[in-house]
Amino acid sequence: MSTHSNHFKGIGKITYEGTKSSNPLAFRWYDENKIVAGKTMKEHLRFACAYWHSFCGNGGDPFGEPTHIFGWNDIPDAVDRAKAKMDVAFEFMAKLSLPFYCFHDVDVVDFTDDVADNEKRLQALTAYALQHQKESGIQLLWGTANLFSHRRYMNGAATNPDFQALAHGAAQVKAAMDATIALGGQNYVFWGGREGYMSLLNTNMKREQEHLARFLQVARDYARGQGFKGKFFIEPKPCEPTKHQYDYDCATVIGFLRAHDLLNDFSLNIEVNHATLAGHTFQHELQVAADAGLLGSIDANRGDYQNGWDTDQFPNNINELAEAMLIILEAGGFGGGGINFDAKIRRNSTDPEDLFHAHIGGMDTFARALLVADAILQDGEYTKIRSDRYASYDHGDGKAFEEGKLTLADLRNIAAGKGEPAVKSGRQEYLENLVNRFI
Ligand code: XLS
Ligand code: NI
Ligand code: NI
Repeated sequence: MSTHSNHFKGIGKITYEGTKSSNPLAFRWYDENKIVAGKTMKEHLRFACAYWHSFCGNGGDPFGEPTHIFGWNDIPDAVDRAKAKMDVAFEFMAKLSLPFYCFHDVDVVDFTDDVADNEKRLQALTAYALQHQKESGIQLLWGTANLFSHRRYMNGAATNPDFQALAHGAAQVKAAMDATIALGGQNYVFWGGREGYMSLLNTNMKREQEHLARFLQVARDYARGQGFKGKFFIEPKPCEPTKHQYDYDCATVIGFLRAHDLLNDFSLNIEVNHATLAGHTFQHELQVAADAGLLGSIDANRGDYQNGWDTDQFPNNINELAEAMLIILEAGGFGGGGINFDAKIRRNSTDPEDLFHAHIGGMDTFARALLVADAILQDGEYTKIRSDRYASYDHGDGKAFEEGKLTLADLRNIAAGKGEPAVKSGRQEYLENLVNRFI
């Protein structure tokens, strides 16, 4: 099989060289076999490459033509073109030791308007991907269907007012699930890109959300019927491309899953830049998911503090990621997912090696954040300060309250009998400095 590609000429396997290294094509922090808190870094972080940004995005923006020119795009036959692209993708992932990848159906192979033909194309590429997976050991973290690019989805897919558009969405999900299952994919993602509205004036919100729930139920039932054992993830985002997206944020999605009896099969895939668009920090979204036992996976990227859209830049903020890794470690890690780099290099990053710099930076920052978070937890002062804040609920009246043993009148009597509470500092700055001390 001629799967071997040499697109990234002159770049070999990226290895761990340690913090003394100034080699830009080496890891300084990510040492995949290093044991941290009982697991290797590789097992903790479960890095994945996002097929769409790295091998489909071409640098084009609303103001300008593509700047990333991929040779395979000139191959006339869709399946051959897709195979050539896949060869390069696996060359890249192997050189970076990325253990996982993620894709949408249309990232893998171009689709037409013919449902049966699309299924055939995807099957051909599924067989090809399986060979690549066997040769490289790289695995599929999750698959998904793109239900937002085609014009038939301009009013949504599962929430489209036209049933025929919904049916097309279902056909795509069925084929994408078949591919995911055939490839041993560990999870399946739903990002509701256009599942929302542009104007409430033409929208029956209640009916659309019920359709979305029914759609998710039949999709789950199909995959389970085919023997899929993995998790289904919902990826919240508040808006863009719709004005309002129904999967607004983690709290909204959790309420939706509960209302429609989907909590047993679905959990959350949290994206950094979606959290910030929703007016939250990434850490907030992680904590909401973790507290509900629904922290499944993350889409790693970052926004731009001055821009109000999903800029999908590669992560590089050690403070933010250290705080995020604290929550992830305390939650016991990901529920079946990992860290998918849903991020793209900039339009003017046009050297083949820019894709390496981007991923190396992201992987190193997460690895470093993991070490920092682990050291903070080992040290223990951080968790102690937080639990001490709630000490008044550990015994006596506070404990009785938590156990539901006190009435409102009892609480009144305690207030009147024991007087004003003491003034106690929340010690925010102390804690911020504590985190920095470990960086
Ligand atoms: C877009 C989303 C998308 C999903 C997969 O904003 O992040 O890339 O992760 O459909
Ligand atoms: Ni995403
Ligand atoms: Ni996104």
